[in-house]
Amino acid sequence: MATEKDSDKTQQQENDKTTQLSGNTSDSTNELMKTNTGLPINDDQNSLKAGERGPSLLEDFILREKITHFDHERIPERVVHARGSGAHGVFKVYESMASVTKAHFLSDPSLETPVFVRFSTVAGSRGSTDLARDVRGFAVKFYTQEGNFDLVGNNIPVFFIQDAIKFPDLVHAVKPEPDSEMPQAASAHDTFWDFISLMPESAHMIMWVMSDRAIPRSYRMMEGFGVHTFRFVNAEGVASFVKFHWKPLLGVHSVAWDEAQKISGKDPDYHRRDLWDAIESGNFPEWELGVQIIPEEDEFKYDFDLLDSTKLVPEELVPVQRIGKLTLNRNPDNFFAETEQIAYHLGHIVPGIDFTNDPLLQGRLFSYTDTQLLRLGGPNFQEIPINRPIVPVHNNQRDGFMRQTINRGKVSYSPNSLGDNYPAQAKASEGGYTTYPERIDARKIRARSKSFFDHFSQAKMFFNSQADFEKNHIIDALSFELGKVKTVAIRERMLGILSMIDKGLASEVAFALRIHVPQDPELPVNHSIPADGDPADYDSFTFETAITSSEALSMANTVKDSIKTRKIAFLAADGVDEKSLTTVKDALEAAGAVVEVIAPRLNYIIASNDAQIPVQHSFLTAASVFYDAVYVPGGTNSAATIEAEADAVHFLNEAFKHCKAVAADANALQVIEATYFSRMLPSEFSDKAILQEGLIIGDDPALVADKFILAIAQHRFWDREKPRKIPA
Ligand code: HDE
Repeated sequence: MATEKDSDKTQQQENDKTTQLSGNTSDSTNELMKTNTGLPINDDQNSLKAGERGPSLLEDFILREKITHFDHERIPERVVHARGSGAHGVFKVYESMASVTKAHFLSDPSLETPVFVRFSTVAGSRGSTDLARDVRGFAVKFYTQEGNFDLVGNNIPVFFIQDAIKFPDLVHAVKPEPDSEMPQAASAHDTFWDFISLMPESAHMIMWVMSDRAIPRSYRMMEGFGVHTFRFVNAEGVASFVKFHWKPLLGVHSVAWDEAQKISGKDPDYHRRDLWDAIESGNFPEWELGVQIIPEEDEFKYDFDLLDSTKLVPEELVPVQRIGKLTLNRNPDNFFAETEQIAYHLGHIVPGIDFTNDPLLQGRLFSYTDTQLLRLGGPNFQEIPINRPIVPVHNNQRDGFMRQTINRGKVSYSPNSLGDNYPAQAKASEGGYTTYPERIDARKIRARSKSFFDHFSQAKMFFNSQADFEKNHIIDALSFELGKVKTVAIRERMLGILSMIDKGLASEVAFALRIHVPQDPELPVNHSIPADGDPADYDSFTFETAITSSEALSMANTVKDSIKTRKIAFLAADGVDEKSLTTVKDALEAAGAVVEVIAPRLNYIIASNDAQIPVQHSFLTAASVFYDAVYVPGGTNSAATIEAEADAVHFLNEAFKHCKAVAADANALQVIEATYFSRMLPSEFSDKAILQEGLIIGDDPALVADKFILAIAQHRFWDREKPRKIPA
């Protein structure tokens, strides 16, 4: 018998998901222009007037419809994560994970699950720069056969706070200050550090945010983390704890802080453009999904609490198993319809995955639907194409603003006899979601478990795990941020917190700020206590931890085996030696890099053998901060022009300052000699030498190319940074 719901007419049933996820197909270029009621428009250039030079008429329904729509074209931006970029893709599991989870999309290696991923910064407005020092959102919607599963994570595995009730305070503190609405997309101001200096539970996260993780080279080169501990449940009902990870196949890489600030001015869309261009050119970004699985019985095995989102599970304790691959392979058709309107929610879950009692996670379960109601204007946001599941939806929800579904018949309640009691509830064997029956036997209480009170061990572990250059970057970042803080007492209090993490770190920052590290940090360190709480009970303390340093936490240990999609600048002018240019260009491109020729003027240059070589940018539109490395090909006239071009010399100095690989044909040595860093060339330098540390000069272009490729794969030569500061 045809059920009530089977006869519901929804767009969902009319369009299959492939068409739906490819965007709105109604925008055909061969159609006539029409009003929203379907009336063909004869004149879209002139409003209706009383006479050629007369007043406009209110009667002009075409003008009114157009302008009214325009007036309503903005929706509230996300209160956090407003600035974002998205892409479509697919996910495939490598091998069935059925032993730990009954989630269908994780059990069948032949299944390709469509996904939409949105990356974001947290603090800035929708139009703010991509390169702000900030956490990055990494939100993935899996359109599975069992409904949508959203993994709404970040590029940092821990969070600032332990309990959702502090989230509005955190966000108010980091957002622009309310009187002046400054600064935009930046945490370097008094209110943020005031709050942080009073909230030692943020110490671990602060170490991450002050590290280079907060200024990624690309969304494609970031890790992702589910942050909270979730639960897997298998078909037998056996549960385990799980932490989710995304591991980028291109490795984890960042830019220098000076570079981030310059990119913010020259191309605030840097990450968005990078993602878009990579997908357009077929260089599909890829991540492996990793899981750390912890048996239920190990819940209390560790010296941190699995429910505390300010802690991670060191990979030395529980290794990350890589269980599948995410590939982003299609750009959105329409930014607003897809990237802006996508609505993620931690509560979008499928059988086989469940929550834990992490108090941060629990608060998020409320927040996301609530925010979509405001942002997307009502309860029917799940009917927006990008949010629709690929399976038809049947339930008794009706009406509301912007309802798309045309439900048929009289029955919109359950139980019912008039509709044969459909839509029917699904048995667990039919995929019905059942919550893991965790035993809870407790008093209602506003309290925090003492197992959450160690705020410094993992902050120390993170700092200890960093390479020297990474430690320097953290010190520099803290010195910068606290240097922007105007209230000296906040700086001092923050130094107290830093001294609990690492005395050396605190004294280095104190040196830069020229203030003293407080001998005894102000007590109680933790000011986040209830009105009737005894401060003595709320002091944070440090456990003896099993793991004091972890390899996975340092970006120095990331994969460095490829130059795929790396952007390399060639600085050249008329008279360039074609062989010197094309030998290196061909080798780099064969290894997957993208080469762009930059010259004093656009369009093309003429090589010494009269060959015409295309030019992608002039020095006006290019800057070294957009490239991963730079090469100066040979050719007497070309080298003379480049040497005399101040922008080109600046380009090289800046690339060197940002620790990038720099290469030159020995016949262009005069260009290198015009740079600031030429004084660092060894005295016994001969023009046939191939130098180390990412500076490569030689007269055999093939050999230069080989060494250059190895150097670019290293990403950066950070050790060059401190002893060799470059004024650029
Ligand atoms: Fe979010 N967060 N969040 N968050 N969050 C939002 O939802 C919130 C937290 C994260 O690309 C909002 O749709 C609360 C942790 C991402 O559309 C809002 C708490 C993590 C995105 C919200 C947190 C995240 C959001 C704003 C503390 C990492 C962007 C717009 C309990 C695991 C998703 C929206 C996208 C967005 C609330 C903490 C990640 C207001 C209350 C921890 C990636 O609902």
